[in-house]
Amino acid sequence: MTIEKTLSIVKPDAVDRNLIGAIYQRFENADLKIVAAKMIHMNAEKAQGFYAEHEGKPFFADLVEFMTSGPVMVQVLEGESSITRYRELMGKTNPEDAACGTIRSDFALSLRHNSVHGSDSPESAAREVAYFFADDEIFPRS
Ligand code: RTP
Ligand code: MG
Repeated sequence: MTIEKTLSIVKPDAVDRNLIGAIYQRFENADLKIVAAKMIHMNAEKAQGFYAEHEGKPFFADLVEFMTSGPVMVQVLEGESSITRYRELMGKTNPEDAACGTIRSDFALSLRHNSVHGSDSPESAAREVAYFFADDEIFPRS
């Protein structure tokens, strides 16, 4: 058993369309436990720091503009192999490529407005969880 933590964001397009509960239900159905959560509205500096790996790419400015366009829900999901299992649950980045029944296939509007974020590796997960949450804001249940 490898119990992992991963960082999830419900992005502004999904918060705006009142989909927080519908997306949280997907986490619970997949036995991913929400062990930390908060609503925040990122400023440009916070979003740029979060997506630093994409700095210099052509879509970076638009991505930062989108992620600062409204509030998001940020949460830590805990469970068996949660990093890869949550990536599978989200589906591919572009909803047109995402498998049926995935969060992005069912809810995303476009490549940019794709409703959710998930950490892509153990290293990213560790960095991203710490980027938003102090240790005493996380409540492991496993
Ligand atoms: P995320 O980091 O948000 O979980 O998404 P991801 O790993 O599936 O995709 P990534 O390559 O990390 O891209 C981060 C986010 O940038 C937006 N994007 N726009 N060509 C484009 O216009 C483009 N490519 C990516 C998406 O919102 C993507 O989720
Ligand atoms: Mg990514």
